[in-house]
Amino acid sequence: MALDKEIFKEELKQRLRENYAMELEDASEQEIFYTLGALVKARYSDAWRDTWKYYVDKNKKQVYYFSIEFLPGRMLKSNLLNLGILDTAREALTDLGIHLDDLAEVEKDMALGNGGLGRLASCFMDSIASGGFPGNGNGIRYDYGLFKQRFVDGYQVELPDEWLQSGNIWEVRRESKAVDVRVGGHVYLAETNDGKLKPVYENERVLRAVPYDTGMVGYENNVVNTLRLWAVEIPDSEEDKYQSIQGRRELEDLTAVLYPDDSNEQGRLIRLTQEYFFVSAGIQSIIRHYKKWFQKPISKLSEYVSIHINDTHPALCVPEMMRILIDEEELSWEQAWDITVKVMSYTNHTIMAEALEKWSIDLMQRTLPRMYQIMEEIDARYVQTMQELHPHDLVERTRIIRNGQVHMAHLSIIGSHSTNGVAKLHSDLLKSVVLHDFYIIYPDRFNNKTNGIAQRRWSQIVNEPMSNVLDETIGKTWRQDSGDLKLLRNYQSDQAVLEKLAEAKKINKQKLADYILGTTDIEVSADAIFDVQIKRLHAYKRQLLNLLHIIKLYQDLKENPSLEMQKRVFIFGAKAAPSYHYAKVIIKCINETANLINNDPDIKDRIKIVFLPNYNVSLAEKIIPAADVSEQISLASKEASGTSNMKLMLNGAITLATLDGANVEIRDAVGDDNIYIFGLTEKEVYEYYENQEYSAQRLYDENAVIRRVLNAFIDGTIPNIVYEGREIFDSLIKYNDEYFLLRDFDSYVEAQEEIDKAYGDQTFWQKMSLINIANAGRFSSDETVSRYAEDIWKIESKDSFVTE
Ligand code: 26Y
Repeated sequence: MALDKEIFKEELKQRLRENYAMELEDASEQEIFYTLGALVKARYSDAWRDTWKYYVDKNKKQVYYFSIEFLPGRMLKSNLLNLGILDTAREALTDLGIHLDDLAEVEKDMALGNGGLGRLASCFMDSIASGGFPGNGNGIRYDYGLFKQRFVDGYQVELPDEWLQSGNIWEVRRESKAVDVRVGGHVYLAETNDGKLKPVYENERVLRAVPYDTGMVGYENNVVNTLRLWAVEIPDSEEDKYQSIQGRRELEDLTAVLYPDDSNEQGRLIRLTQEYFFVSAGIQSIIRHYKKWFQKPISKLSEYVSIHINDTHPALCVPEMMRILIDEEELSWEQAWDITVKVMSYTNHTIMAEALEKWSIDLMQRTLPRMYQIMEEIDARYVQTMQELHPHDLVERTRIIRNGQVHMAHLSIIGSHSTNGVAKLHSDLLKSVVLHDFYIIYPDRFNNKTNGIAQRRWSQIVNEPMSNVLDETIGKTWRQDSGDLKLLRNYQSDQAVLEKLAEAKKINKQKLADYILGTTDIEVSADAIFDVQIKRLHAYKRQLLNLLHIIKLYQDLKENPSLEMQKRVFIFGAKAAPSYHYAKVIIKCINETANLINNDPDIKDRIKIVFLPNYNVSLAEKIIPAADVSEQISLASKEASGTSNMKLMLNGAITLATLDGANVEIRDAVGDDNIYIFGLTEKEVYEYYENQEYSAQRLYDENAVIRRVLNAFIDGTIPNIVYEGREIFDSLIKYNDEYFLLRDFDSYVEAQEEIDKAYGDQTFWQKMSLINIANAGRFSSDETVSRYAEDIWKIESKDSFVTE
């Protein structure tokens, strides 16, 4: 339904009067934002109900994407875009003297995730709806999202993210759909009158799970799916049990905060309870919905329901489904297991050992006694079946419960029919190394699904100047189907197009430069190379390697002020887990180096370092369109995929990368001439592990450049890092440089020098940039979810349908 501009304006004014008893002239941006949000929500509410009804009426198989993190960021513009009313709404607001972009800034980021995994889940939600697939998200409604990051004296300080303070315009509380979740206490099996064994619960706590639903609006197709997030409450029946304020607090805190650890498993009780809470609530509501609306026997569940386990955090889906099918639906173990394995599928997002979830038997038994009983049984049956087919040690290594711990990845693989990695290289490593034992047992379960990004958000919404150039050059079909970006390839030698793209980039850079000045007081020139590394701070991602190179440049310039070199602004965005000491030390060192270099009159604006605080989705939206260089420099084999690499490429940045994660596929897409590859390959990294020959000390002794750079950390060159500098130095020399920074240093420097040269030839650079944009289409999450839908979930797209 097209939007009539005049009607829209009247409606906005009318709603403002109704809700705030105010005229537009007197309303604040905040009030206008909330009014506009309500108006947008009202526009898709019919389609939301119709979509739901269509799935039910047609008995459509649906996928439920279980993820402990979702990271949608702001939703106003993407909802307007997907409803096909972004331009008209913008014009209407302009008529009223209001800038849509200013209004959009009012919206708090929905930051219910740490990084890549959570953002991927949200890109998938967009693409599932846009592809017309019956699919829903299931997660937790945290009262506080990921902490807000500030820098004080160069140190990271964490502040609470009170995103719900002024209310959340997009969600709908559905109290009538609440379910109870039981935790703690004791469970034993007792015989019922008809001779069956049934679990009896004693002294358990009952938690009330209340769902908050958010519409996931598809792109111009009248499909609106549901993201269901659960919040904890105290059930009426339990009121008298929770008379102490302390007791209430403890319970209400369950969904208060998102754990801010990215890939660093800590095994804490509340986290385990969180995991069970949203898993149990989600599965109960799926079964209830199935029974009420589908009216099919429970034995047919796998024909109508698919459940996706996003990393191991929702792995309890397996025993919880078993519990419901056996304890409540009274199926036999064999029947229940058959259904469960058919319903479940699992994605692995990491090969880092410290991210693989394990829980002690003791904690599991105390917290979730019935879950533990079921997992014990799954484990016992697994061993019994497999020991007839495989060697004893293989079965022992792969079982779920071993050495006093419950292994959630093992549970996820054994309890599902599909295990996938998130980039070709990553999926290959799962098969050959990390999960090799399981690959021997279940070769058919393993597959690859290379990640993708919500291309419309990461181009149309964040980069209007570039989008306009694309429209003028290749028409508008790319807006719907990003595969059509390849039409741009025909213009790689068209000087006029190259220049227009360069102008668009310049506009974005100037805008970011203004933002940088506003937030950090650092003045940067839009003529400089904007060299960007944005991602969580983690040793394996090697932000420190980036810093080593910057220090080298600084030392070169001090020694030889007439050195020829392009001006560069090094831009960082990264949060460190609050308990990740080493990552915080790196932040401090980057900030102190920035202070030193940015204020050195010898350097002027030849190098600038900008560490923008509080990296999140909406900050990414400001940085990415302005980037010239995309730093993807993790140690080969460590980054499962990466997704900022895809977003930066789409916006015309040139990738500087190791052959890690999806970088390999980016290289395949653009060709060796349009990307800068350096460093050890994954094979070479594994060779080092095997022959244990690596000596960082030797590199330090033999390489004068490395020595000079590292000495800067301990000889006072960089001020205010007496302890931190020593720690960095020791991590590299005394503890032998776990992530081979020094081994990759020379080839990184060389690649950086090539980039410097290439940027000097603007036409050459612009052509590379165009080729990157033109080949980014294949990294669309539309494509990725289609592959999941076809190969794993077995769900069908509902062709675009019109409700009127
Ligand atoms: C167990 C717990 C502490 C934990 C919490 C968060 C474990 C892992 C994570 C998050 C992992 C994550 O974000 N992984 C990233 O997933 C992206 C999407 O697949 C990948 O692109 C990226 O390479 C990977 O690091």
